[in-house]
Amino acid sequence: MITLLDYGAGNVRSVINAIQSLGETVQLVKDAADIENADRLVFPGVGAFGNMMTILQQKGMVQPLKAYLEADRPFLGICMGLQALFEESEEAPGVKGLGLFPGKVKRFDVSLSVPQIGWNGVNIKKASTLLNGLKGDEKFYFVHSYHVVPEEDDIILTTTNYETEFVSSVKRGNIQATQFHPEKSGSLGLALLRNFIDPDTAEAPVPEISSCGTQIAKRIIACLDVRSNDNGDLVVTKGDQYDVREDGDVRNLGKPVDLARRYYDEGADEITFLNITGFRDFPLEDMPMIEVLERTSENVFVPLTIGGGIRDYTDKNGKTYSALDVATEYFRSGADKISIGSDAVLIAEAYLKTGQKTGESAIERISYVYGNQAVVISVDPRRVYVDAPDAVPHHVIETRFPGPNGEKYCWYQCTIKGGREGRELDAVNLARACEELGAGEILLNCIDRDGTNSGFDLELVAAVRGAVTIPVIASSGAGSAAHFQEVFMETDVESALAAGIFHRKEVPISAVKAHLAGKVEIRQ
Ligand code: 1PR
Repeated sequence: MITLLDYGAGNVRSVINAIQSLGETVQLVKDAADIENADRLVFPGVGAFGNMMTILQQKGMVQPLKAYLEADRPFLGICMGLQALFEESEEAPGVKGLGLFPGKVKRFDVSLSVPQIGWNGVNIKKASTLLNGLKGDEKFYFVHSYHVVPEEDDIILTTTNYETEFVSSVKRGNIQATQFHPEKSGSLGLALLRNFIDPDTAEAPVPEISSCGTQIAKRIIACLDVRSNDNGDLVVTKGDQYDVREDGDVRNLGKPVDLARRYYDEGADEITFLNITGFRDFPLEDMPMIEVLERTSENVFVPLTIGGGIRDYTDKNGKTYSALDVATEYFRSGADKISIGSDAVLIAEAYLKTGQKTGESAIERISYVYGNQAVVISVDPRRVYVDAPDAVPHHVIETRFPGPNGEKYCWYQCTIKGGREGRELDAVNLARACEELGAGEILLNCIDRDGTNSGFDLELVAAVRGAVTIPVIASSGAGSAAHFQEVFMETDVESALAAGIFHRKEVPISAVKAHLAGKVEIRQ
């Protein structure tokens, strides 16, 4: 029996599912007594440091947790569950951590994108049963803006390089904690969890201490556009420039849960679901997406993002739901990140008009509770050609692909409602505004390229990537493995997403990775 501390902010379902997949039962902590009675305690913190410590205080969990840790009883902290063990964090000045280990939590001070989102390796600093079975060159999934800086070197189990070398796991006695997410690190992460649950069955020890330096991998993401077809069945569909109908019918490329499982088996680094009719069907009434997430997260152990319909909503009985309510339901059902499309454009427009943050927008509220890394902005831009760089009050670029009348310039117009409505805002300014409001990642689609197999719009990707410091996902247009190489080598984008070529089995994920091996850092 594993006892799991869920303080209510983030995706603990994945941790529960991962532990259960190893044949263990999980008991959730309801009160202090459950901590006192635990045999093995897992603390999978997600979200923001200040919010986490406030909730732990409110629930009366701080003292029992401290007592459990001071008695050196079996403990595994994950992500914020690692950071909580230290004295304080730059993320929440004045808020005390559990203080088991002397030291602080600091924000990354690097030229790379922050948060660090993706698969990175570990330099093993000392032998431990937790790491048994590792060869030393594997990658785990990280998602964080802050990292721990212990005062005592002897607790450091592993370090990781993200421009700087930071501590990625610690261990003292029976207390161990990782910055990375074993529950999101595929079979490798499950093996690590098994080592914690049942150390006696752990595989052969780590052969040697490694410290060759690690590198974050470029991520390959599979995207599933989901909606109901005319018979009411939930299907994965795929558009050509966002038109998902062929001969009048919604294209049906498979079942969401089955396809997600297939992509996990084929080595996808992440899976994204977009509920593409979310702008008209409110997701909490359109429950199948919740079920899709719940079922997928049962046996898919890589990060899951879900988008579509994340906004405030009033139903026909006058009951109101906030975007935070919708996001919370998604996180509870197994999502690691949520993605906001249409509403982000409206939020950015309002913000750019006044220059004032209200603290009330979906981006601000969700990132406050769940952390910036959990909030993705899905952008649906369309190219608009102009004759001169100052022809419109938008971010205009000079293009290598002139327009129909020889125009040498263009801007990327944001759209809402699945491309149906163009707005007076460009993709570069949208991305910047959303970053300022607290978004952690940009999913950059391109209506002109969607479904065309003609390659990513490198000019768009470079323009947005250059305008923000958060990671960007290039999307739309992938037609071959070479297109992934091109986008990674010609822009600084952190990840690339495709749909059609994966659904139609034209280019499997394994072929993309085989092509990139040796040219671009990837997770094998
Ligand atoms: O506006 O917050 O409700 O979110 C709706 C979400 O649904 C948005 O993220 C929006 O991008 C998405 N969406 C809406 N309509 C469509 C459509 O296709 N008619 N899909 C749609 C967007 C783009 C990508 C696609 C890539 C790669 N799909 O998801 O997967 O373009 O495709 P490819 O590799 O085949 O070229 P809200």
